[in-house]
Amino acid sequence: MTVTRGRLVVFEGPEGAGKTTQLRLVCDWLAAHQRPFTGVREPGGTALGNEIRRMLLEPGREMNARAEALLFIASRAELIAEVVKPALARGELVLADRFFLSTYAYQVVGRGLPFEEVRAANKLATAGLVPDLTILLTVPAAIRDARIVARGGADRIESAGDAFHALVERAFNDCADLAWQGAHPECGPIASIDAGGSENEVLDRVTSALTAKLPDLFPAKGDVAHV
Ligand code: T5A
Repeated sequence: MTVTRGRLVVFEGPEGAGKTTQLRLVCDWLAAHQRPFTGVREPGGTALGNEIRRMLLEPGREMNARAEALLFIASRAELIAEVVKPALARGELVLADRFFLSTYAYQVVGRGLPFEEVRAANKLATAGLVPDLTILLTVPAAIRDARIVARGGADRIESAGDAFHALVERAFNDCADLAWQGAHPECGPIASIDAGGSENEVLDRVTSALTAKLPDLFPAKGDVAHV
């Protein structure tokens, strides 16, 4: 008997791009259409991961960049072993709010850590698991800043300063390039989406990308019910 492995779809981008909002809207649609899925977020999603999340995001906590990277990766290791791999083994679709691309953008490019060493640590954590698709939400910093101000509150990483966040933004922009993706097979295929406009305008672009890349899971308008 052939067992079909589930699929891992990741939502990525800088703070305020709208990842959590879009992921929630896609989950709402899946739930309304009785399609099994598991939604997770990083860091967190397990008892250990939630403790690590608190440490990582607590404003004012001092932390070495290497310790920071390893904590994000430790949270990922726990999430994958406890939640993601079992869900994929059940054949489910797993939707993740951030994954290794964030570690690349924030810790490798933003903090300046050596890529090969971080990639090796991530491989240990993920046992080589690669996303089937990453939805990368991009929107100009001014729009993201306005959304973050409207949302309120700033965690330790959000408070890291303009120079750090400019590096992170550039790293995410570089990922949209096919040559970059070819050189980073651990990240899997990436669909870059313009996240400007209303939630529903962005959702239309997100669902078009999901339909184009994963048509068996997200049928086109007119086939079955569309998002
Ligand atoms: N991190 C994470 C690392 O440094 N390394 C890693 O390896 C990993 C995994 C996590 C932090 O950890 C860092 C990155 C992060 O700094 P988090 O709180 O889990 O922190 O995640 P954030 O990305 O910071 O969450 P944000 O809320 O800032 O960003 P989202 O999820 O992109 O944005 P969202 O959807 O919550 O929307 C933000 C606000 O904008 C509004 C929403 O209602 C909300 O108020 N909004 C819109 N407004 C107008 N038009 C739209 N289209 C909108 N979409 C959303």
